[in-house]
Amino acid sequence: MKIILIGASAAGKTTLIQALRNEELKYDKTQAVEYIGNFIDTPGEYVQQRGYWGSLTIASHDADVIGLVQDSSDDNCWFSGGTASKFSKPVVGIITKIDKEDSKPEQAKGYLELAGCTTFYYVSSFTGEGIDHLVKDLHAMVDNYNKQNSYRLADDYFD
Ligand SMILES: Nc1nc2c(ncn2[C@@H]2O[C@H](COP(=O)(O)OP(=O)(O)O)[C@@H](O)[C@H]2O)c(=O)[nH]1
Ligand SMILES: [Mg+2]
Repeated sequence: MKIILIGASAAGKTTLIQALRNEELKYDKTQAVEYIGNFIDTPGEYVQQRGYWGSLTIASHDADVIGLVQDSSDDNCWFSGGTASKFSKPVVGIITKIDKEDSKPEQAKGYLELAGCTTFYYVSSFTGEGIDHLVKDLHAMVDNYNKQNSYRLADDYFD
């Protein structure tokens, strides 16, 4: 099972993947679509430059869950209204950097609601707040996914 993270540049996607994987946090500019374990990391420019949306759509075909990532300290939002409906998969909203003094989580949630998200996670990769909760839900999604797809492994699948 894979989750793809999509969001503007510096929204905190790459750092979040490091936090979720319990790795040391270090800045690493995402230059292309990158597959990291259960995660697909994407460059923010792919959201901010419309011509690249096709690459996100193609990469999303490899994912089972779409994470739309919004920086809670960013007054701008790069998602169009109803973005979630582009994807035929569950879409969750991830609100990042809630540790920041200028964090406005409710504004970020509002942006993600307009984008079509109905499930929200509030996280700080720096303090770790919300990370365990998101990890727990991701594990539950993996279990659910494995259950739903177990028929693929059944003996009679190829009959
Ligand atoms: N305060 C704070 N800064 C963060 C957090 N997550 C990421 N950042 C910083 O935001 C910047 C962009 O992060 P990055 O993960 O590269 O964003 P990406 O472009 O979405 O992959 C970096 O300087 C990070 O150190 C967070 O939870 N809290
Ligand atoms: Mg990145």
